[in-house]
Order: sequence, then C-alpha cells, then structure tokens
Amino acid sequence: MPSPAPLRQPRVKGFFDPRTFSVQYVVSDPATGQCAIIDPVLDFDEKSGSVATANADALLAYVAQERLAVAWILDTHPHADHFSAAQYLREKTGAPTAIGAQVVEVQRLWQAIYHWPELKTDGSQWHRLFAEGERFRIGTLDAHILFSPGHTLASITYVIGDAAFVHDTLFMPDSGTARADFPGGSAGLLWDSLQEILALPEETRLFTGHDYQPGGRAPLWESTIGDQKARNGHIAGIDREAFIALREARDRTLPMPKLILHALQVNIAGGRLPEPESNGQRYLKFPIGALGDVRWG
Ligand SMILES: N[C@@H](CCC(=O)N[C@@H](CS)C(=O)NCC(=O)O)C(=O)O
Ligand SMILES: [Fe+2]
Repeated sequence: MPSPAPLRQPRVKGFFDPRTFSVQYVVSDPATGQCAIIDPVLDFDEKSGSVATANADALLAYVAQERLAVAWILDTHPHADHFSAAQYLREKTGAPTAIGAQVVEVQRLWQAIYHWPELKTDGSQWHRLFAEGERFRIGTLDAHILFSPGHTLASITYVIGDAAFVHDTLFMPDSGTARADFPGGSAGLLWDSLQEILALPEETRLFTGHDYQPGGRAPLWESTIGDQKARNGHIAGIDREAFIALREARDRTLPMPKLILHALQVNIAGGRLPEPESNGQRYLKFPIGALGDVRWG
C-alpha cells in the first residue's frame, strides 16, 4: 500500500492581543506536531514600566494542550508597537529564533537613533536570519521566505504550506495596508512587496499581524488573495502611483505608535530587555526629538 501523501496544510491558531491589536500565531504540522510560533507579544505597561508574559504563556498553554513541539520562534519584522516575546519563549522552549536578514540594517538605523555603540549590528541576537527565497521545514511542512519591505526595511513574509503570514503588509480587506512612514519605511517598496504576495496561488490563506477592528467589529485576521484583490481599498482598482499617494496621505495623519521608542530598543536586540544597571534595575532610553517633525498623538 502506498503511504499517504504528507499533509501540507498547516493548522493555524491565531491569538489576538487587545492591548496592541496584534495577532500572534501557532502554526503546526498535523502530521508531526511540530510547530512555529510567529510574532509573540511580551506584555508591557508603559504607565508603570511593568512587563508580563500573559500573551506568551497563553501560546505555551496551547502548545502544551495540543502536545506540540516548538521548532521555531519567528518574527516577521522588528515591531514598533509591542515587545517581542521571542527571547522569553526561547528560554522556555529552547527553540531557535529567526527574523529577516535585513534586520542588520534596522539595527544600524536604530543604533544611531539610540546612540547605542555597544549594540551588535550583525543579527547575532537570532539563531537564523532569513533572506528572500530561503526554505526551511516545520515537520513535514515546507516553508519559504518572501522579502516584503516597505513597512520596515527588514519585513518578511513566511509562506508555510498554503498559508502566508504577511504581518504588517496587508491588513483585513476593510482595513487596507500597514503604514510605511517609520524610519526605513517606503510606500513604493510596500506596493512592490504587496504585488509579490498577491502573486501567490489564489487559494493561499493570508494571516495578518494586526486588526484595528474598524467600526468596533470583532477582531479578524484571516483572508484570501481573492478577498484582498476584490475588496481591499488599497489594492482593488489602485495602481502604484495611486497607492503611494494614498498611503503617504494617510501616514501623515498617524501619530507614532505609543511604544515605538520603547519597543525598538528591545526588538532590535531580539526581544531582550536592556541589561540591568549596577543597582540591578533595567532602564529604557529615549532620544528626544530624534524622529523629527511628527504628528503628535
Ligand atoms: N495606535 C497604535 C498604532 C500602531 C501602528 O502604527 N500600527 C502600525 C503597524 S505596527 C500600522 O500599520 N498601523 C496602520 C494604521 O494605524 O492605519 C499604537 O499606538 O500602537
Ligand atoms: Fe509593525
């Protein structure tokens, strides 16, 4: 009897964080129980400076309940609105961490903004740096990388079986696309990245990284290429020039994320909090006025 063909469709479980409107994923291989965690959130309260692990622990509880084995801890980009829980999960699971190879450029950019000469800008804070076209496996599932810059210099898309984790490129069709005005962002590059994503097979399931719940609707995070082409107001009937104009016009109305200065200094270090000072206390550092002429929130 021939053995059955391996299952190529990952099981995808999304976990929504209402504090940051982020979606975290556990993507598992039904055939082997191997899984990847994508874009885990480390909780942070900027009012008190408190850090907690409720989101990350919920991912671990699911992993334990489903008897999964964590093979990878993946980030799509260095996030500007929340801390990555990659390092916490690395310590808990022993699994390797990864991010896009151009993270080294983001490290250099923010090293200058923070005046942080000790920061290593070689990406050595992760176990693996993924470049366009690279392949890896999660159990029997094939995964490959699209380089998807625009929102950040280093953004990547993880294509795992029939699922693509597009994070901050496309949001749900009623929510358009991600902003492209952070340091290193580019509306033109974002458009080009969107075209590569939209060229994936029509049946590809798309999983977004945020949902800002327009009109107060319940959070949603799964769409298809067909939905996006038909209904996303930043895609349907829009060309590159029109996209750049509408993206840049909207970006001019957006204040910086409230945690951008907190989050980047943790996330360009792979989700590590700053080292404690001689009194045992950890501190964050903010540049004053370094982001230029921004809209106040
Ligand atoms: N109000 C949120 C905004 C976060 C934000 O700017 N999110 C980015 C993704 S990291 C985005 O693309 N937002 C699109 C938008 O707000 O239209 C915050 O302060 O954290
Ligand atoms: Fe983002």
